[in-house]
Amino acid sequence: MPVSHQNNKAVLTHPSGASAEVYLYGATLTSWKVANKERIFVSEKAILDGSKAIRGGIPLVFPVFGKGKAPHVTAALPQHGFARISLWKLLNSSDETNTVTAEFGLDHSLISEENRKLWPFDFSLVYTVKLAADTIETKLRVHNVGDKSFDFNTLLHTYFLIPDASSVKVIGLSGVDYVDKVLQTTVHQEGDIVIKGEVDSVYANVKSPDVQISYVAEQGGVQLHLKGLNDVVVWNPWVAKAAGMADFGNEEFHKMICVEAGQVAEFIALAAGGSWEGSQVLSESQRTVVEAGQAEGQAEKDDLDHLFDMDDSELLKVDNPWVAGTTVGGLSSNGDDIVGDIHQQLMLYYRHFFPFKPFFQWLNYDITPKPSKSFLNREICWTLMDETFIRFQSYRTLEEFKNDMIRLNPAKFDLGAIYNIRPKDRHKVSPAAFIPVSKEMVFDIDMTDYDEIRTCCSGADVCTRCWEFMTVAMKIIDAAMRDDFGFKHILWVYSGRRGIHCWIADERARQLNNEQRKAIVSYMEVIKGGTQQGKKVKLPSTLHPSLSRSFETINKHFPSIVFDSQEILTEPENWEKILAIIPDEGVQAQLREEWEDSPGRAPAQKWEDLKDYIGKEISEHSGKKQLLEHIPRDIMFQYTYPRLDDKVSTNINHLLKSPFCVHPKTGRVCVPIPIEECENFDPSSPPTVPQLVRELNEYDATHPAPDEESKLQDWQKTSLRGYVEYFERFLKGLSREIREKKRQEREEDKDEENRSICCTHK
Ligand code: TA6
Repeated sequence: MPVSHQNNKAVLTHPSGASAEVYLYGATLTSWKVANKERIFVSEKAILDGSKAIRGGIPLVFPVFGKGKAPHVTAALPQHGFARISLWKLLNSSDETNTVTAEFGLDHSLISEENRKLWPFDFSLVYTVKLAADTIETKLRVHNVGDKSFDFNTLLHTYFLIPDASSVKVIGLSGVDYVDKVLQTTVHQEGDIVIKGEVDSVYANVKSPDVQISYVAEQGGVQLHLKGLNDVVVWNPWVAKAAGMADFGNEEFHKMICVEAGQVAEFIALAAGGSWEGSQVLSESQRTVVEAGQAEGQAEKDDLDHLFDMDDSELLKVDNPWVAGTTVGGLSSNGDDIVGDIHQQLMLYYRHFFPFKPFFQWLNYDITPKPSKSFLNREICWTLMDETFIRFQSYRTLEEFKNDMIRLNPAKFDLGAIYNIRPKDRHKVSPAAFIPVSKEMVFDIDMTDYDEIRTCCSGADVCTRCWEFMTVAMKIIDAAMRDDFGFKHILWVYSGRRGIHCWIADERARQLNNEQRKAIVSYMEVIKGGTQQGKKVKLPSTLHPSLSRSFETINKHFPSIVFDSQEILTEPENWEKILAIIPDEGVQAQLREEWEDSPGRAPAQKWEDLKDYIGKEISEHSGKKQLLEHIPRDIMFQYTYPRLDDKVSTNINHLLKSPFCVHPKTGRVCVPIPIEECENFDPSSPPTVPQLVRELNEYDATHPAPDEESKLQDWQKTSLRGYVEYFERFLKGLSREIREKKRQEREEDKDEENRSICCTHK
C-alpha cells in the first residue's frame, strides 16, 4: 500500500524501498529513508502527542517566521505560526509510475479559535509530499480564499540527520549576505558554511537554487533544490541552546543541522483569490556541488531543461477553489459568465494561457535556456488590482517569475530596463550605482492623443474607424525603423484597449542611450504643439526622404480617414479646425462660405476646393507661395501622421506594459500585431479570457485526451495560438541574430588567439 494512514500518521512507501512518514499534526514529515538510510532528524525527546511542535522532521512555518513584530497582524501568533501546531487532513494520495504522493490540507476552519482570532484570514494550504526512489519533494501551496489580501512568511524547517555537525559543510550560499541572529549583525558569507558553535543565520535572496549539505568526513550528503523559495535559514543550537530545550537532548546538536528553505526575509503579499507555491526537492548527493556561480550554467541548465518541454500541467494542478469552482471543462449558458470577475479571469489566464516559454526566450536574449543577465537584471513592475504597483522586481528563473505572477495575480505588469545588477539587489548599492544598461527601443501610440481630430470616439473608446490612425502609425514608424535605422526585430503589440506598443529588440536598439533615443524620436516627430495650437506641422518645402516615404502612406489613408471614417469635412465644427490651419483668412473665409452654402458637398469635393482656393490665391499673390503651397500636405500630415508619447521612448528606464498582459478594463489580451497584417487588425478581435476559456472547453470537449507526446498547451487550443506562433517567429529571427553574433565573437577570439600565438613566436 503506497500510502497508509494509521495513528494520525501517513506512511509513504516507494517500490524502491524509499519511505517517508508524515504526522497529521503540523503535517510534519518525520522520516525520509533512502537506501534504508534515515535522512531526517527527530529528537528522541520530541513530543509526538500533538501538544507541542515536533522537535525535528520538517515543521511547516506559516504564516510567520519566528515571533511576529507589532504592529504586524502576526505579532501575537505563536513562534513560527500555527501551521506546525495544527491538525491537518490527509486530502488524497496517489501512486504514479515513479512517485508516491500524499497531499495534506489545512484551512481556516481547522485552526484553533484563538489563532483564527489572531489571524482572521480565509486561507487554504495544500502540502504535497512526493516520494521517488532517491528524491523527495515537499511543496506548499497557499491559497487566499478570502476577500482581503494577507501576507505571510513560510519555511520548510528541515532538520537533517547528519554524521557529525562539526565536520559538515553547507555549500551553495557563498557570496550571500545573511542575518546572523547569534551575533545580531549582517555578514557576507565567504565560502562554505561550517558549524563550530551555535549557528542561526538567515540567508536572504540566495543566488543559486541549489544548496548541499556535504558530510565531508563521510562521502555524500543531501542536496536541496529550491523552487520559488528565495531564502535559506541555517540553524544548529549547539551546546547552550540544546540544553535549554526540554524536547531536545543535550548532545543531539552533534547529529543534526537545520537547512531551511523558505520566504522569511520579507512577507509575501497574497491578493484575494491569489495563490503561491514553493517547494524543495531533497536528493541524496554523492557528488559535491561546486561553489555558487562557478558552474551556475551547468546547474541551471539541468534545472531549466524540464521547463522547456513546457508542460504546464505542474502548475495547472493547482486545486485552487477558484479554478476548481470554474470547471474549465464545462460550458455554461452564454459562456461569458463562466469565469466570474476579472480577478478570476486573470487567475485562469496566468495559469492556462500566458505563453511563459516564448516570453522567457524573449527576455533572455540568448540561444541557451540558461537565464542570462538580460533576464536576471530585467526590471518587472507588477500592478495589482488595487492599483498598487511593485517596482524593481527581478527573477533568477522562469519558475520564480511564473510563481510570482500567479501569486500576485496582477492586473498587469510592465517591463522596465535591464540594469547593471539585479533590481531586487538595488538596495545593496548606492542609487547612483544602480544603472539601466539596456532596453528595447519602444514607441507608445495612444488613441487619446488623436481625440482632438477623431470624431467617432474619444477617451478610452476605440473602433475600427479610428483604428486606421494606428494602422498609419505602425506603417510609418515600422518603415522608418527598418529603412532608416536598419532595425529588423520589431514587434508591434496591441495595448489591449486604445493603442499600440512597438518593441524594437535589435541589440543595437537595446544599447541606445537616452540621447540617442531622443534623437530617434525627434527624427520621427512631426506633430508638435499643445491643443490650443491650430497648425502643429512645420515641414520644409522639400521633404526628407523618410517623410516623403511617410507621405505615400498618408496619401493612401488620408481620404478614408478624413473624408469617410472621421467625416472631418462634413460638420462645420470639424472642418473649422482644418481651416484654422490655413494661414490666410481670405482663403478660410472663401472656403467657409463655399461649404456652408453647400452642406451636402462631398468631402473629397471640399478637399479639392481647399487645394483649388489655395492654388488660386498663390497664382494671384505669388508672394504667398511659400506660406500656402504646402498647406494641403501639412494638413494631411497633421491629420494622419503618428502622434508619439515621447516620454515612453526617450527614457531607457521608462516602464511599458508587457505583451500578453490582459487589459483589466477590456479583458482583452495584448497580442502581437503582424505588421504585414496591420491593415486588417480589428481592436475588438483579440481574445478575452472568457472567450479563451470557452475555446479551451470546446476543444477539450471535442478532442479525445491526447497522449503525452501530442499534449498541447492550453493556449495552443485557442485563438491565442496564432498570436503566440507569430511571436515565436519573431523570436526565431532574433535568435538568428544572437547566434550570428556569438559565431562572430568566437571567430574574433580565435583570430586574437592566433595573433597572440604568432607574436610570441616572432
Ligand atoms: O529556524 C531557526 C529558528 O528560528 C531558530 O531561531 C530557533 O529558534 C529554531 O528556529 C527553533 O525554533 P523553535 O520555535 O522550534 O524552538
